[in-house]
This record gives sequence, structure tokens and C-alpha cells, in this order.
Amino acid sequence: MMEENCIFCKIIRGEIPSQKVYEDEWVYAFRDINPAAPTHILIVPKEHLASANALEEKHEALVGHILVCARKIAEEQGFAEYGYRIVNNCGENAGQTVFHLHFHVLSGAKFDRMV
Ligand code: DGP
Repeated sequence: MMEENCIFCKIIRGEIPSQKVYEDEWVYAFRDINPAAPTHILIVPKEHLASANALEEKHEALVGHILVCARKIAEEQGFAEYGYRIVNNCGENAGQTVFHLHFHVLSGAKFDRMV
């Protein structure tokens, strides 16, 4: 299911332009408009899920697929060996601003420890 007014649903539908880096049946990946690192890619499921709080058991394969996509993108884009950070912000207090589930893939910088 898609949401009419969701920014990321519009990007997936091609109604808002984006710099695509990967696409398959389940996911769409594109460059973040406001990068927080030299490489900053967003991986989003094509199904509209507002956040990690919307995940159910039926989404287990999808979430696993997203992580495998992150690894494939890192290899294709040449930063797998350098290293990368995968981040999901769930909810406003965690910094989520777009309420369509997404995973940030960040690379090209040496990140401070977060946790
Ligand atoms: P978060 O704060 O975790 O919800 O991350 C949302 C990210 O989405 C933020 O880093 C900026 C990015 N973003 C928001 N609108 C657009 C857009 O229209 N195009 C692209 N490429 N990225 C966007």
C-alpha cells in the first residue's frame, strides 16, 4: 500500500525526483537530500510503513532483505571495505522526520561511537 501524501511514496512513484542507487521488487534506495556523511543513502520499502513501530512478524523477510540490500549497495558503490553505518530513527524523539520506514546507510567518514 502507498500513501498519497507521503514524500517517500512520491519518490518511489517517480513524482519527486531522486538519485536512485538501487531498486528491486521490495525496496527503493536513493541519495539523501541532506547528507550527513560523504555517502548517505536511504533504503526504503516500497510498502508504506510509518516507522519501525509498524513492523510485524510478516515483515521479517522484508527487514532482512533491506539489510542484505545495504551490503549489496555498499559493494556496488565501493564502500563495503571502508565500512558503513546503518541507522533507523523510530519516532520523533529518535530524530525521525519522514514517517515512511527508512534505513540510512552512511559512509566516507569516521563516525563517533553512538552506542
Ligand atoms: P529521518 O530524519 O530519519 O526521518 O530521515 C529522513 C531523511 O530524509 C533526512 O535525512 C532527509 C531525507 N529527505 C527528506 N526529504 C527528502 C527528499 O525529498 N529527497 C531526498 N532525497 N531525501 C529527503
